[in-house]
Order: sequence, then structure tokens, then C-alpha cells
Amino acid sequence: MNDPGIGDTRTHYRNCNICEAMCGLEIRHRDGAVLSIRPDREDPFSRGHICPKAVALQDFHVDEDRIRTPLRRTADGWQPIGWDEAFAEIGSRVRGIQQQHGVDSVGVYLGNPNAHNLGSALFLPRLQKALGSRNRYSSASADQLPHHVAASQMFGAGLAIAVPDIDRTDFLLIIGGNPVVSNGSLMTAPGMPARLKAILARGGRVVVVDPRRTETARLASEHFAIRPEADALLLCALVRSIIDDDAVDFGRVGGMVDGYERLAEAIAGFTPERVADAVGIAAPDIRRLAREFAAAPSAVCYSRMGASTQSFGGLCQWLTLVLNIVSGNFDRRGGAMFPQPALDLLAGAPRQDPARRQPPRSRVRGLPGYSGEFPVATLADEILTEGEGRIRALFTIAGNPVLSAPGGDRLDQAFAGLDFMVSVDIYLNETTRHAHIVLPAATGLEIAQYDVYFNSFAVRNTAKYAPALFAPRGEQRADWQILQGLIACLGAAADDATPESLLDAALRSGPYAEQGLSLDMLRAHPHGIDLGPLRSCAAERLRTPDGRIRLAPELFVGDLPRLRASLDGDAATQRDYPLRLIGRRLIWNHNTWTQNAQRLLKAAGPITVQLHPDDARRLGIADGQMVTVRSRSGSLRLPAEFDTDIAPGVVSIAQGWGHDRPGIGMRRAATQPGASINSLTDPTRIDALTGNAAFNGTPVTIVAD
Ligand SMILES: Nc1nc2c(c(=O)[nH]1)N[C@H]1C(S)=C(S)[C@@H](COP(=O)(O)OP(=O)(O)OC[C@H]3O[C@@H](n4cnc5c(=O)[nH]c(N)nc54)[C@H](O)[C@@H]3O)O[C@H]1N2
Ligand SMILES: Nc1nc2c(c(=O)[nH]1)N[C@H]1C(S)=C(S)[C@@H](COP(=O)(O)OP(=O)(O)OC[C@H]3O[C@@H](n4cnc5c(=O)[nH]c(N)nc54)[C@H](O)[C@@H]3O)O[C@H]1N2
Ligand code: SF4
Ligand SMILES: [Mo]
Repeated sequence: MNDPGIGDTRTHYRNCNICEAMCGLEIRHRDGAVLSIRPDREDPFSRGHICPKAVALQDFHVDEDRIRTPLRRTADGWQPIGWDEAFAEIGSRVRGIQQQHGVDSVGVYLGNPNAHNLGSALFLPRLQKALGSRNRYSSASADQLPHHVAASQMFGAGLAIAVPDIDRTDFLLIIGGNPVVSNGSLMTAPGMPARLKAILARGGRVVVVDPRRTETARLASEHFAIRPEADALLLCALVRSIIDDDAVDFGRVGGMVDGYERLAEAIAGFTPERVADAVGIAAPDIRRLAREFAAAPSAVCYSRMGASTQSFGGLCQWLTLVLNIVSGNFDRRGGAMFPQPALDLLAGAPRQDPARRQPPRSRVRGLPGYSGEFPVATLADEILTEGEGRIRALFTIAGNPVLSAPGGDRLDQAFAGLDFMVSVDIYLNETTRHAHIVLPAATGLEIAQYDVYFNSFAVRNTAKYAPALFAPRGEQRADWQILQGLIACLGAAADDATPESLLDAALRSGPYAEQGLSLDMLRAHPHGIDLGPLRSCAAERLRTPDGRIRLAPELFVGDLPRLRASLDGDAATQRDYPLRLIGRRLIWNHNTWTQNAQRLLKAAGPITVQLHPDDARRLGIADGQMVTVRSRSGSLRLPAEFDTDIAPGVVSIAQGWGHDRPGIGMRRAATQPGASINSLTDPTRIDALTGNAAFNGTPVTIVAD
């Protein structure tokens, strides 16, 4: 008790909401200032893990560059205005545009932080309803859309995501994920390095398939350097090997699976021997991997960004589930299992047969819609292409597509020409600088926290709520309050619901209601409540009309000819753009928005293009030299970095950077802007099946300065 201020020092517990890992934090604070942010050792899930980004949560709260008041763009720069004035102007402009040009003339783009925000998750559907536009977009189509399409086709609900039972598995096959850096995605599991090491320590295996020998691969039992975008070929060959070995066994879900014959016939041509060259892994190794996977006491294949944001993302996610099912590892301990969250997003999900529904098509390119959204890869087309239904006004809410979407530079131009744009954000950045009105959101420590989404993807069932720790500064408001204001100014009826009232109602009618779970109970347990390990529950989670699993939906089977054609290669592209660009994440930043935190920017270092020294020598490039990377749709100058961990023929640039455009308010980030990989990625490269952006494998060429 030597600390003289100890009487005033308080401790607050909450989950970090930056990435998907849900790490529990212990925050000591006094007089509105943070004294320390440390792991909450009593959190039943994260058990003492955090990463450096959590400590930077305090930086966002005090950041002088945060927007503090609603802003209006004028010829003389940004003018602070009041909330009432902002809402009045938005209401009249948006309603005017919709009256003149139809409801679809106003678009919406939702970014990643919405999924990490209790209020946004609960209130955004209400805003969408009030707007009534079919022109909805989100970062999901630059990310995990193929997972949802696969789940919807096979299980009847896009949010029925099966996650690796990582703490009990004997064999984890990771394809295109780097959880040691990303801390996992569609697999909420705080402390990934420790969980991976525990698999090895209990005698299990971790195998990583990635064109780069990643931080995760270094920790693994074995690494295969696959060619970019060859994962669906590999997965077909793994399933084919298991069939050849007569090792198919549906295990626990044996009585629930339809379509096996159709599957076996559809993938018959993809033998390991046939695909080995294209995949870059020898046929005997593919057969051995399949054998080891099928023979392990329990095993699970987990595939993520590398296997989703690519030309065959849909096939990859389907085949990942197929591999888990045919090897008897679905819905069983140590395999792929469905979480049972306290706020259950599947509650009330209708039983509809997805095979019977024709997806809507986007106006300009005819890309498929999913769950009321169109792919962000076509957002610029919908703004720039004249005609009935063109987007003339846009809301961006917690998104920065100028840096995050494929071909972001074209969106930059498109946004500049909009009749009206509104952004709800915490910064003036590459996207929000184009808005006519910017609305300042509270974030992080300033808002209440409960993970609506990530509990649905978590490897253990837990629940935790935290109220806001600090009051917002200036005129900032919580996102949900801003959304309520927008709904009201559009003329729709806003009720007096709050995130807390909606959360409480969901908990009281949810799967743990009988155990008394409610908001009051969560308030009484600030470290969170443990609801137990994953358990077999497929029969309860499936949402197909007949409650069965569709192993071979025609949507996927029908996409296999496109995969087969990829075996022939494309000589012209190979000649003009001989290298394949892939992305990666850095431990010190989250997407495009955390670079203004003093603790994170200083650690990041320059953004380079990594390439193998053999490629560099051939191209006459020296380590550290400035080079120009060119793709079919753009070019970028940045320093080269030799890296023997990357496969020859492949180059890698970290995502989330490029804060070098004029007019942004992130002053610290602008001192070390880096370059945006999405100046190179091509919006016409998509997974044709789902419409998801195909970032990985973008053909590029490099020339030295
Ligand atoms: N080439 C390439 N591109 C990629 C990726 C890649 O790996 N490679 N990754 C993709 C992935 S996985 C994703 S998820 C997307 C992300 O795409 P986006 O969501 O478009 O990008 P973010 O950087 O997450 O932008 C978040 C925005 O929200 C603001 N913000 C932060 N917190 C809050 C808040 O609490 N409230 C509000 N209102 N605003 C807030 C930030 O200032 C920022 O403007 O990028 C994708 N783009
Ligand atoms: N530190 C940090 N953590 C984050 C984020 C962040 O920006 N920074 N972002 C968060 C978000 S929004 C998400 S969605 C998750 C994503 O988390 P992850 O899915 O783990 O994504 P990445 O770390 O980008 O890893 C993708 C891996 O795929 C590999 N890859 C690229 N192309 C291919 C390919 O064709 N085939 C195969 N097999 N591999 C390929 C890359 O080399 C890379 O190692 O991370 C989250 N966590
Ligand atoms: S791993 Fe993710 S959730 Fe955990 S502290 Fe880091 S940013 Fe926060
Ligand atoms: Mo993401």
C-alpha cells in the first residue's frame, strides 16, 4: 500500500475488441487515465494472453487525431457542426436522392470493426432496413465470404461455422492462415502460439501449407510451400487419396450426410499425381499427408485468408469441410465443431434450401449477391457506371475500402465523384476524407463490450460483458447511438432499445437461459463466465430443411471445371507477369486503422516487398533497393527485401498500409505511410463462385529503379 494514489486506483475488466481473439484485459486506471493494461489472468478463456495491440487501446482514447465533432466538408476545409444539424442535412440529402433516383441510389459499405462492436452488430440491420437499398457492401467480400457460402450450402446457415477444436486435436492442418501473427480468424482462440505448442507437446502434429514459411510454419511439425491459389487442387487430391485408401468414415455424422457418390465422382480426376506439378507438392507427399490426417486419433483442417481471398475461395472452403467430414472429424472432439454461443446468431435462422435460391446479381458485372450484400470488388463499378440504379450517395461505416478493397485506387476516384457521402468513423482517412459529413464514433474503452460474432466462432463457449470504461471525448457518440440518429433522420421509427436491452433479451431466450444467464449475471462476473468446451451438437445446429449435411452442393460441383482448367496454366500471364503477389499481416497493426497509435507505429518498420534472393538475382535487384511492382491494374514503388522463407516465384507485401494521401487526419501514421498492396490488386480478379476478392496470386512483375 505504498502507492499514495492507490485508494483512487480502480480496475476494469473487458475483452480486447481489436482482433478476433477476445483476450481478457485487466485495466488499472485513475482519474480517467490508464495506468496499465495487462492480461486478465482470471479470464476463463484467454488465461493470461494478450498482444501489444491491447496495450495501445489507451492510445486510441487519447489520440489527438480522433474526430471529436461531426464535420462538414466545405470549400475552406472541415467545419465542425452540431449533431442535429448533421442529421438534418443527412436526412434531407439522402431522402432527396432516394426520391429522385430510387432507393438503390444510396449504398452502404460496412467495415471490419462493426463485427467487433456490440452496438453496431445489433443496430446495423435496423439502419439497412430504414434505407431499403439493395446496394449493400462490406469487408466480408474481401475476407471470409467463401466460409459463409460453404456453410450456407452445406449446413443451411452461413453463420453455422465449424471451428477447430484446437485444444483437444491431435492433428491440425493449417492452409493459408498465419495465426501466430493474426491470432486466428473464424477460430477465436486467444494465445494461438501456446495452443499450437500444446498440440506438439501432447504428441500431436501441426502442418502448415503456405507459400511462405510463416511464423506459424516455423513452429509447426511440417511446412509445405504450396503455389498460390493451388489449395483447392490440393484439397481435392487429399480427399481423393482418402477415397483411394478406402479410409472414408463419416464418424459421428454418418447418419446425416448426403451426396457422397456425387462428390466422389466429381473429384475423381484430381489425383495427387495429376495435380502435383500445379500444387508444387510431390504426389507421394500429398498421399502421405492424407494418410496421416485420416489416421490421426483426431484431426482438423483449418483454412483461412490464403485459401479464401483467392480465385478458388469457395471451392477451398467447401473442400476443407469435406475433408473434415470424410475423415470422420466433423462434430467430434478434436475435430471441427460448432460453438454454442450464449447470444445465438442461429436462433430463429429460417430453414431454407439454399440450392433452390437464385442469388441476386449486381447491376454492372452480374456478380452474385449473398445475404443481402454484393461483392466490394464491384463497388467502384456501381458508382462509376451510368444507368438506372447507379450509386450516387454512400454511407461508409467503420470501413476504409480505399486501402482495404481490391483496386482501392479506383474507389478513391469513385468516392470523389459521389453526390453525397457520409462516414461514421474515428479518423479522417483515405476513405472518410471524401465524405461530405463525417460522424465521430466512440470506440474501444469508450463503449460497452460483448462479442456478438466472435463467440460464434470461439473454440470454447464463454460469455463476458463490460460497460464503457471512459466517457467519450468531445461530441463523440457510440456507433449505435449514431445509427439510431441516422434511422430517425431517414424518417423511420427509432425505439428506445439499447445494446444492453437487446443483449439481455437475447441471453434470456438463449441456450443458457435455463442456467440463469442474463446481463445481470454477466455484470456480476466481470472476468467472464465459462460455459464449457465445445461439444458435439451438429444435430441442433444444422439449418437445412431436412436437418442433413449436403456434401456435394451443385454450386460447388459446378465450379470444378474452372478448377480443372487452372491445371493448364496461363502462358501469356506467366510471360508478362511472372511473379505471384500474396499478402501478409504484421503483428503490430490491425488492417488500416491502428497505425496512428504511438505504441504500434514505432514498432512496425518499413513496408517492403519480400522476394526470394534467387528471383532478385535474376531480376538484378539488390536487398533494400527501391523497386516498382506492377500488376495488370496498378503499380507501386517500395523497397525490396530478400527473404529465403518465401517460395521462389512468389512475392509478399503486408496489407493495411499506404497512409500517404493528402487530406488525412492520421498525422502520426502519415510519417511512416508505407504503401498499399491494394494499389496492385485487381478488382476484376474474384472468386467467380462467391464474388470474393482474389487478392492472393495477383500476377505481378518487378523492375529495379
Ligand atoms: N490485399 C489485401 N487486402 C485486404 C486484406 C488482405 O489480407 N490483403 N484483408 C482484408 C480483410 S480480412 C479485412 S477484414 C478488410 C478490412 O477492411 P475495412 O474494414 O474496410 O478496413 P479497416 O482497416 O478495418 O477499416 C476500419 C475503419 O473503421 C474505423 N474504426 C475503427 N474503430 C471504429 C469504431 O469503433 N467505430 C467506427 N465507426 N469506426 C471505427 C477506422 O478508422 C477505419 O476507417 O481488409 C481486407 N483487405
Ligand atoms: N496482427 C494482426 N492480426 C490480425 C489482423 C491484422 O491486420 N494484424 N487482421 C485480422 C483480420 S481482419 C483477419 S481476417 C485475420 C486473418 O488471419 P489469417 O487468416 O491468419 O490471415 P494472414 O495472417 O493474412 O495469413 C494468410 C496466410 O496465407 C498465406 N497465403 C497467401 N496466399 C496463399 C495461397 O494461395 N495459398 C495458401 N495456402 N496460403 C496463402 C500468406 O502467406 C499468409 O501466411 O487476421 C486478424 N488478425
Ligand atoms: S490478440 Fe487480438 S484480442 Fe488479443 S490483445 Fe491482441 S489484438 Fe487484442
Ligand atoms: Mo478480416
